[in-house]
Amino acid sequence: MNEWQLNLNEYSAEEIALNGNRFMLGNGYMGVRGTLEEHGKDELAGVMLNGVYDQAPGQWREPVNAPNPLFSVVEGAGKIISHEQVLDIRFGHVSRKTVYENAIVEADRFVSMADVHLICLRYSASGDLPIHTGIDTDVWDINGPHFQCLEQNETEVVVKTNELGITVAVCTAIEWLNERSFHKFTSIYTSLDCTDPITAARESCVRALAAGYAELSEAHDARWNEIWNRCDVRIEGDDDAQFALRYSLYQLQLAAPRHSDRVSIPARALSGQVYKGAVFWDTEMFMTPVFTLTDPAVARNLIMYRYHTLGGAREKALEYGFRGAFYAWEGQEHGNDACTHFNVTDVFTNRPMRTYFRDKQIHISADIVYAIWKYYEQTNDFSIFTDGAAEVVVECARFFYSYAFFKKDKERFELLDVTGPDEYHERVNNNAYTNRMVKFTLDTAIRVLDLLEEQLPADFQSLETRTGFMAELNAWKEMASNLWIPAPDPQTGLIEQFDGYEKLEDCSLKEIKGRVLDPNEYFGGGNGLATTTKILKQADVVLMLNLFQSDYDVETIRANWEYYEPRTEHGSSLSACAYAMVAARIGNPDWAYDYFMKTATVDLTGKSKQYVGTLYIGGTHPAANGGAWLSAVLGFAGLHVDENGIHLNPNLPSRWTGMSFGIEWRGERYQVEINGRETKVTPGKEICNV
Ligand code: IFM
Repeated sequence: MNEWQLNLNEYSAEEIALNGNRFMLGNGYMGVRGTLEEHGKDELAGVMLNGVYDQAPGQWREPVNAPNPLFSVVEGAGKIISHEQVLDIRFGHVSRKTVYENAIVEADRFVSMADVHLICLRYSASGDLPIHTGIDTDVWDINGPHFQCLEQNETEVVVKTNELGITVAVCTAIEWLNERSFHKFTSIYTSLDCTDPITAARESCVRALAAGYAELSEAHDARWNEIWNRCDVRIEGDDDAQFALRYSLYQLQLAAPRHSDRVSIPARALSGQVYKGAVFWDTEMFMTPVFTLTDPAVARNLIMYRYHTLGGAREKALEYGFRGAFYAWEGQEHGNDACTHFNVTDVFTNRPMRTYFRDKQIHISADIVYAIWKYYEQTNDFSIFTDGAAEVVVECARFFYSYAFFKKDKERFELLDVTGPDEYHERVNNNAYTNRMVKFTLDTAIRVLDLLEEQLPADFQSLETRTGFMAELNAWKEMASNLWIPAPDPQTGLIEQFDGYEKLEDCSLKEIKGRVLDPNEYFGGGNGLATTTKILKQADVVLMLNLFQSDYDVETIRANWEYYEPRTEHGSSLSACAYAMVAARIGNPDWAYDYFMKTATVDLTGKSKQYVGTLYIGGTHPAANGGAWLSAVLGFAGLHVDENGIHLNPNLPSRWTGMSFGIEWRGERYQVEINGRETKVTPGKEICNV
């Protein structure tokens, strides 16, 4: 077995949806599900276009699944006798060989990293049964239909989306190698890319045909080589962990927008329409940090997406009676919040359930500021502030000041009626994570404005003209110094997740699971099983401790890890990596290992939650994918990077004999090697010679 390959040796009708996720291809512009060429809407075939959304009347807005240009089938092939499918994560190719009763089909495909509009397919079939290939317009949708066909023939389809009238042109060119095999080149352009997407797609096909499959494949492979040179992590002594981590990085890279700063990475990447193709805090807290340290240009695009959607965040703040920027819990193209007030359906009554993700997870605005500051601190790219990030930071600080409550008797600011990362406990007061992140936001706003005034007074002045922050700066400073941050209990060291958490029923996870009446029932919301107990959905205090490790001693961090760990359901794929990172940091890498493997294998095993209430949430998990890198590099290698430099404090799992990886810090690349007791950091252009 090649160490860079995922192999499937049999065809399983039950695992078609899962394998569609496992064998994904993509390039940030589009994601192509790993279904077979003959598959269609019933098998969830998908060509998802990043940032192209549509809303069918009365339904949720979601990304558009484009007409499928890969559709190819041998008529009368019969039943499948054997099937082999291989995903090469080194170069982003999927190949398959399927023996049918009456034909053998072989194919190879890639979604070009060198030209994001291109999909290339090589297809061949034995025997003499007719081969049909075309563009399938009858696509899988969760809340569709999303388009009307304007033009359609065997090689070209032009559609217009129903809500926004976006034109999507899917053009193909076929090169027959002989009667039984062909190369098919597809180019997809939309009217968001250019004014004449049809001509652009046609011309791109002509160029692809002239270049040929081998040359296009070479260019694509070369781009993957560059990507791996930046992000690869080598693990010695543990092949399973090695593959799982590389596979996670592969999945994350498929969705990374290199071509545009107008799109980001949705919570299910480009694997489908789940979660409305929306962008959550997942991006800033679990993905951007990976790119900031490996490929800062991608991190910059992700941050700029938030600047471009600031208008939506300002509108949302106003909608709730606040000022500043309250970012969408589920962001789409203009920063409009796709999250509804009734995001979960009660499995018992089949009625929509009022949830407060949209209204109360105010930490989203702080998460964005966190990612911005870390980007600046680690890259030294001050232009991010003048290109828009300073305005984002200012507006987020303003939002929190307008949200906060000054409690006179205690002479402190508090944040009341919020929901922290643990969504099972909604509308709580003083969630430790939220309060600490809000303080970080205010401190950052003050720091950024100081730097701007000192370094670029004209930009400082122009930001003041646009936003009028000066009148509020002193108030933000006062709030930053007097904001209540839930403190460790002097006896136990425990930090209460929110006011009153300690008084909740302390039952075990096993007990709560014993109370379940329906396998898909939601643990949160008004009547959820977890709401009256201490059981939390995902890392909350532990995530806060991970981000602000230097504020606490190791004993406090350990006490909280040990307390919250048995009470955490890990009902979200974002949770495991926080527990992994903190366990490694407190000197328990073997506790961390299981959490690392959980996060790193989520898309390999497919063992994640598939339903919340009646809502299907399957797909890939880019936050967990990013979390795998974070667990390995920030956790096991103990990497800490700030304005003073690169610090390492390795704590490898016992089965790892070494690890090495590359990072970029302030425009320079460094290679880190950890072997036994020796840790070496070497400046160098080639990070990992994969
Ligand atoms: O953002 C997360 C949230 O924290 C938990 N539910 C799923 C969302 C998308 O991944």
